[in-house]
Amino acid sequence: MRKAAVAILLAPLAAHATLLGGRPVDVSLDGHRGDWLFDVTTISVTILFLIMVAIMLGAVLFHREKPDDQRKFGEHDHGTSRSHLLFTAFISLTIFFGVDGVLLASSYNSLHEAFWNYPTAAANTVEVEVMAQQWGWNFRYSGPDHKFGTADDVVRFNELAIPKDAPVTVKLRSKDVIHSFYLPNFRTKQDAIPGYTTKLWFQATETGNYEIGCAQHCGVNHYRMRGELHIKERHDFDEWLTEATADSARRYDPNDKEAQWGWDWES
Ligand SMILES: [Cu+2]
Repeated sequence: MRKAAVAILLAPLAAHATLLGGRPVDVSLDGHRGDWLFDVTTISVTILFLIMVAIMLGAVLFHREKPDDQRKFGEHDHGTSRSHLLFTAFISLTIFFGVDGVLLASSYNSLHEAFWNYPTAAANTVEVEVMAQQWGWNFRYSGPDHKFGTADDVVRFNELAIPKDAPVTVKLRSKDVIHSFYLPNFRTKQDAIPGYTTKLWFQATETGNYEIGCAQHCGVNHYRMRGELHIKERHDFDEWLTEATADSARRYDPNDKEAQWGWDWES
């Protein structure tokens, strides 16, 4: 019985420890902002949980029925006195502003400074159009003419290559249902919606191969909707793009209208 009680008390702590330590590696410029929010939430909730447990244990251990003092056991109030109300308001406001307020302010800050602060069209920015479909990701680069939806576009399926240390701007649409473009190693995601264009941007700080997931349940094969993200040094990326350009040119078929899903890049 005692063991079960201890296990129940410790389970949330174990879960929190896993949350703090078991995340996918962060290879992005701004992913630490999301991690910070998770850490603050996890640590605050853990501290509040421990305080609640201490109060409940105190109530159980120190306010038990005492045979020699029956009256004390029966003492109670409704907590409506002025000092009780002030104390309750103090605790509530402290938690509201100290935890929720900090999370809200820092979320807005991160959105303005990073996630909604799109890079101005710098020379090294990579622009990619993404068409999500059941069940895969179509990627399109503008090709040598820097215009999307033309014959020289570079098109890949489930494979996105980007250079390290350069901003990547992605615009998303969907062919069928709502999908969600998810980059766990960048702590960012964005929905892909039929008939509407959404966008996000990110920047890699490490090279390597990572995963692109779909974070929106989109049908029976949702679990298979998985792309590869290759982060390369700039010269490796340029080499890859040259090969991919030649490859796309070989596969280009002017009569295959289905394959020409690219659209004008509106800024
Ligand atoms: Cu999907």
